Amino acid sequence: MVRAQAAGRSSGGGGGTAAEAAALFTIREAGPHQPDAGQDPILYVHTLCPYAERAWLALLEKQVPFQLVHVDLSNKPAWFRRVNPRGLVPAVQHGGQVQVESADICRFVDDAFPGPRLVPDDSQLAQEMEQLIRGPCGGAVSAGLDLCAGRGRHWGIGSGQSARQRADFEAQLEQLAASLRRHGGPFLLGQQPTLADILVYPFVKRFAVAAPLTGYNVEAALGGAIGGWLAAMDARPSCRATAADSQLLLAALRKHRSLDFFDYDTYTACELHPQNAHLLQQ
Ligand SMILES: N[C@@H](CCC(=O)N[C@@H](CS)C(=O)NCC(=O)O)C(=O)O
Repeated sequence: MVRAQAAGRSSGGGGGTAAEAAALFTIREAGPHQPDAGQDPILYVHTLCPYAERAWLALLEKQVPFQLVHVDLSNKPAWFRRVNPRGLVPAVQHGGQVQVESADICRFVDDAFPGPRLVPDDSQLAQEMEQLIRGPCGGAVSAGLDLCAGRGRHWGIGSGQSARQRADFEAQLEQLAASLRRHGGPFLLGQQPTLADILVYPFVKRFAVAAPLTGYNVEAALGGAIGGWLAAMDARPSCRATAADSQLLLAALRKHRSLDFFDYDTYTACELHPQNAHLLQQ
């Protein structure tokens, strides 16, 4: 079985060190019984899932202590349908409520907890952020998914990607790069990461990892503008605490040609994130 590398412990920008970020949460595998809701917030994830990583990052950026429950999506416990009737991760349980859909969870987390705001206080910046989310952030996710797996999954990884797909993806990245230039980086809207960075990062990271399969080097594209942003995000304690091993992601992509399906039977939370093994609650 492939093992993930231990994540570094050095500090990045914001939110303390990676160790401090990792100390904010405990991990456990979903068992036969639903976790006690009194111990919320509880975030249900699969630790390879990019949508789940969005919610995980939002909680870490807010510096909220929480429980992380890794759900084996190939063998979901019956109670998980009570948490999310659609059976999807992520889901977050807090204060008697359950929130689903990764983007909605991030907004819920931002409103429900004190801590650094993920939506800028400045109304103009907040508006720009919403435009980024609706525009190139969403656009980069869907164009990148097309590039990795092909529209409607008709293409296989490494075969049939058209120049058009690469151009579509690059056009979205160019808009993100323009925002970086406009605000002077290192994040999409300047010095602090916002919801826009959090929503798009888990995907762009995976598209970068997929370079051996897609032939598109995200890090080198556009004069390294996106690579610089990825490096700034990678250095954040939140991103260091959630980072899945690149080789595992690549292996999953090779096998399933998809970013929202994984070899669920094979991976457990701690194989993916052994740096957090000591946090696993039995
Ligand atoms: N639109 C959802 C997508 C979530 C999603 O597709 N999650 C996948 C894992 S990456 C899942 O739970 N799949 C389980 C299944 O399809 O049964 C969101 O943004 O939260």
